[in-house]
Amino acid sequence: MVRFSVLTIFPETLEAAFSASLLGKARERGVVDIETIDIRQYAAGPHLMTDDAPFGGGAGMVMKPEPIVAAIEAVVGARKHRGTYGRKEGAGAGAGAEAGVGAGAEAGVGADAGKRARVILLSPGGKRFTQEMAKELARERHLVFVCGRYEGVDDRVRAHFVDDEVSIGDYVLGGGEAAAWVVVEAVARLVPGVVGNAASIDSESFVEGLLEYPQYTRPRVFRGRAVPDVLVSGDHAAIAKWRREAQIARTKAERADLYARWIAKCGKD
Ligand code: 6GU
Repeated sequence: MVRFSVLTIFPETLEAAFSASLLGKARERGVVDIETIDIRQYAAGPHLMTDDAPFGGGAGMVMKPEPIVAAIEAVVGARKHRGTYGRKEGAGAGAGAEAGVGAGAEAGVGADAGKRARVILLSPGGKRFTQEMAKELARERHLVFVCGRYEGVDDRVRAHFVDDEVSIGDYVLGGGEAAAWVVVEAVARLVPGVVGNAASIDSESFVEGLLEYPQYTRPRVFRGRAVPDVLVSGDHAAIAKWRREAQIARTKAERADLYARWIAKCGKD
C-alpha cells in the first residue's frame, strides 16, 4: 500500500482524475490511498490568501509559504519527513539538481527512511520525471506532492521543506496539478496489485528501453488495411520474432535517443 497525498489549491480538479479508471479502481480496492488536500484550508486571514505579490516586484503572484508548509506538516504528522531540516542550509538556487530524486533515496536518514513521507514539489524547475523515477517512488510508503502555480512558490519551501523537486517535461503548465496526475498515475500503476497483469508492466516501453510493438485487434481488415499475416498465423515463435523486430525498428525510427542507449546496453540484437 502506498499513500499519496496531493496538496493543491484545486482539489476538485484532481479528485476527478483520481476517481476514474485505473486509479479509481485501485483506490476502491484499497491497494493505494490517494487523498487531495486543499492548501487553502491552511491559509489564514479573512480572505484565506494562498498567494501574494513578489518581493522585488514583477508580474504574477507567488504562493505564500505558510499555508503550504502547514499543509505539509498536517499530512506528514509527527513523523517528520526526511528532507525537511535535513537539507543543507543555504543550498539556495541550483540545489534542486543535487537533491533530485535518486539522491533523495540515499539521503534518507536511518534505516526507517523509507517509512517516512517523501515530499515532492512539482515545478518546471525540477528534475525530469522518468520511468526510472516512477519505479523508485513506487517503493515509498507515503508520497506527498505539492502543486505549485507556474508563477512560483516562495523559494524557502523548495529549499527547506521538500525532499525533491520534479518536473514532467520542458513545457509550461499553469500549475502542478496536471503534473501530479501524470506522476501519481505512473507511480501508482507500479504498486503491486494496481495493474492486474504484472507481465503487462514488464513488457512496456521504457521498462526495457524499447518502444512497444504494434498491436491490432478485430476487424482483420479495416478500411482496406489488413493486419500483418504473421499475427494470424498461429506460429508463436514467428510472432515473437516479428514483434521483437518491430520494437527495434520502431525505436530506431521514432526515438533515436532510446535506440542509442539500448544498443549501448545490449550490444546489438
Ligand atoms: Cl511539475 N509544473 C508546472 N507548472 N509546469 C510544468 C511542470 C510542473 N512540469 C512541466 N511543466
